[in-house]
Amino acid sequence: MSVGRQLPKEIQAIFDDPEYGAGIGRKLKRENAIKMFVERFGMTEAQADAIFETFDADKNGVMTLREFRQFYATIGNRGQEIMDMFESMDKDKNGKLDAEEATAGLKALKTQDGKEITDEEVKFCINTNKGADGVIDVGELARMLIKLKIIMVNRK
Ligand SMILES: [Ca+2]
Ligand SMILES: [Ca+2]
Repeated sequence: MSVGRQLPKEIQAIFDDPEYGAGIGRKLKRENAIKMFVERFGMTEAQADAIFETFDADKNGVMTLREFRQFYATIGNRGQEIMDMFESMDKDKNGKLDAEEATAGLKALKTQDGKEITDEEVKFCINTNKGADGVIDVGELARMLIKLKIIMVNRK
């Protein structure tokens, strides 16, 4: 899941679509990045907004190609599915998962090959992915879903 990996051509083309105005600097303004996520990745406006927040790593309101690559490496074309999982786990609807919400949510899922996920796996995964703020955002959930083999990201 290296950030340096090349984007598939068609995904690069989405980012570079003149409609979103990335231009030669290859940066998308917040409003245009959100428009792109809605139109090209099938997200709702609220989902696109949360995704932007998560992947605008330096919080400058601009999505660089590097940040977009990180988005694609983490979420790929499973954005909608991951957002739906996130929303169903976020019981108090505050846009973050605390450890309890994440534990309950992950325990209800199975791996791709139908295995149950153990308490230890869930606990370890939450502890290693929750980050400094102690809660889980959409990007962190996506990483956990991949690590626990609940979803496989198709990058083709
Ligand atoms: Ca940024
Ligand atoms: Ca919550």
